[in-house]
Amino acid sequence: MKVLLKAQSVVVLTGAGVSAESGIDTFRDSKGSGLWSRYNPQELATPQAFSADPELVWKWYEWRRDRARTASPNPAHRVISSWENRFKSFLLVSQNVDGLHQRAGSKKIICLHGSATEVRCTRSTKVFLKPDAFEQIPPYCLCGSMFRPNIVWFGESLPPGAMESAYERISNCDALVVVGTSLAVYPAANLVPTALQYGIPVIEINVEAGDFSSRTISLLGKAGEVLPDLDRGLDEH
Ligand code: BV8
Repeated sequence: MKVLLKAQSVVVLTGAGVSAESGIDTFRDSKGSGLWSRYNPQELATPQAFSADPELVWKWYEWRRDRARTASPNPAHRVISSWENRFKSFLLVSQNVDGLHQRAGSKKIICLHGSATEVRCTRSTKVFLKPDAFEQIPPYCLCGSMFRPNIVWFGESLPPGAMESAYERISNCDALVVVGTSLAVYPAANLVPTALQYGIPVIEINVEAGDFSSRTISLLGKAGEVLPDLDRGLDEH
C-alpha cells in the first residue's frame, strides 16, 4: 500500500487471470465446458495451425470472441481503468486479447498480443475492427483474401515498438503492479525481472504464488477482490 501511496508513475501488467472473474477461461486453468476449451491454445494460436486448418482456428477464435463479447468487465478491470486518473502517470500493458480492459474504459493501454476484436487481411495486412460475430467462417476481406485474427500467435513477433515502450515506461515508474499472469509467455514475462533489476517495487496479485513471488510484494487473492480492496485503501489514506 505504502508503495502505491507514494507512487507518481504506475505501470500495470495483466494476463488472463484479470478476466477470470468475468468468466473467461485462463490458458492454464481452463476448466471451461464444451469442445473448444479442450483445445490447447499453444496448438491453435500459431501460424502453422492457421495455414493447416484456417476453419478450425477461426471456429476456435469465433468461440472465444463470442465468450468475450458476452462477458462483462469485472471490478478488477474497472479499478485498473480508474487508475488512469488516480496516478500522475499511468500505463496498462496487457497480454489479453479479450477487449475487456477497453470496455472498462482503459485508454492508456499497450496490447502486447493484439486484440480479438480486430482482424487483418492476409494479403494487404490492413487491420479492421470487427467486434461482431461473422456470418461466414473463415471470414474474407472484400479483396477476396482471408482475414486472420489481429493477434500475435506463438512464434510471431509482437507489434513493433510494443515491448520497447513497455520497457521504457517500466524503467521510469515508481511501481509495477502485475495482475493475473503466470508469466509463462515471453517476451512479456521479461517485464517483471526487468523492473526488479531496476529496483522498482513489484506488487503481484494472483491466486497463487509464482516464480518471482519471493522478490515481489505478493498479494494472494482474486483480482476482482484484491484490487478494489487496494483501491479503497488508497482512498482512505
Ligand atoms: C516470440 C495471443 C519470437 C493468442 C498469446 C523466450 C524469449 C522469447 C520467446 C520465447 C522464449 N521462450 C519461448 C518463447 C516462445 C513463446 C513463448 O513464450 N512460449 C511459452 C509458452 C514458453 N513466445 C512467443 O512465441 C512470442 N513471440 O517470442 O517471437 C520471434 C522473434 C523474432 C522473429 C519471430 C519471432 C509470442 C507470444 C504471444 C503468444 N500469444 N496470446 C491468443 O490469446 O489466442 S500468449 C497467451 O498466453 C496470452 O495472451 C497470455 O499472454 C499467455 C498466457 O499467459 P497468462 O495471461 O499469464 O495466462 P495463464 O493462464 O498462463 O495464467 C493465468 C494466471 O492468472 C495464473 O497465474 C493464475 O494463477 C492467475 N489467476 C487465475 N484466476 C485469477 C488469477 N489471478 C488473479 N485473480 C484471479 N481470479
